[in-house]
Amino acid sequence: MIRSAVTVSLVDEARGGPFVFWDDLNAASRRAAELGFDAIEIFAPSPSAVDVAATKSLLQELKLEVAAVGTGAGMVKHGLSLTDPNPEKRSAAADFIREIIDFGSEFKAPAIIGSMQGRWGGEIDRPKALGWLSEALNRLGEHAASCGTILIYEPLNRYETNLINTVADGVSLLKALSTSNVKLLADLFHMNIEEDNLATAIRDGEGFIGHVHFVDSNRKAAGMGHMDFAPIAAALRETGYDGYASAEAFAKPDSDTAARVTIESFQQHFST
Ligand code: LER
Ligand code: MN
Repeated sequence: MIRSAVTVSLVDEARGGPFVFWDDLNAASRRAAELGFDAIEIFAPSPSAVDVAATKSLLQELKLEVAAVGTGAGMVKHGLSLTDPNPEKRSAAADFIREIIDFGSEFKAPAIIGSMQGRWGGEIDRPKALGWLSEALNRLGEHAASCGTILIYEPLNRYETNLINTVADGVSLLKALSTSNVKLLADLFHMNIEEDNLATAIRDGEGFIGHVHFVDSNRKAAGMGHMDFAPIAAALRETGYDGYASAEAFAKPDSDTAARVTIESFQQHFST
């Protein structure tokens, strides 16, 4: 069964980014539960920024899960990436992600590697960067397995990375790993820019997709742009996807409207 989730950002440096709720995890969780979401996705500034015990009891009270946790603060706050030419920065990036994996595993939630993948250029060519990325995915994927979670890797559009932009290239990357504990994030916003056909890309990615960012063509809430969701939802259902459709969308015109429009679209396309 595909379940609904909504993002909450606690990262100042990400302000203006594609997150529905901001700053107040408590208030966001309460509103998400009221609106009928199954889960929240947390974008935290550091692995220790969230009070785990208090959040666990809040989420238990609200009957909410944590769908996933983001690692992007390592990039936006500390400028870290897994493909940095400097080995110390690569190592610090992996450490940051490892600690976010540990944080997520407190909630049985996978960590997402998106912007932390970085990009190739200058003295670093693409094969070199992809080698570092694969090495990190193998190690961190196995670390996630030891924590009882999977690790999520997110292909991004060409303006955000030059490493992997499509689901098909993501599948090739994953197939060559030694670990089978890494799955892809199908972010419909990135896919709308890069894929020839979103539904076909999802069908071709069968078995490799572990998380979905549910968002419209303009990165507003699903239902506020021109994405054709019916074939996308059919492809996800028919390929047996049973993870979250998580709203990673701008808080436009405001958080509450973005959340409400999302849950209505979710019910329209994914409720059986
Ligand atoms: C970034 O564009 C994105 O989609 C996030 O999920 C990853 O940092
Ligand atoms: Mn995303």
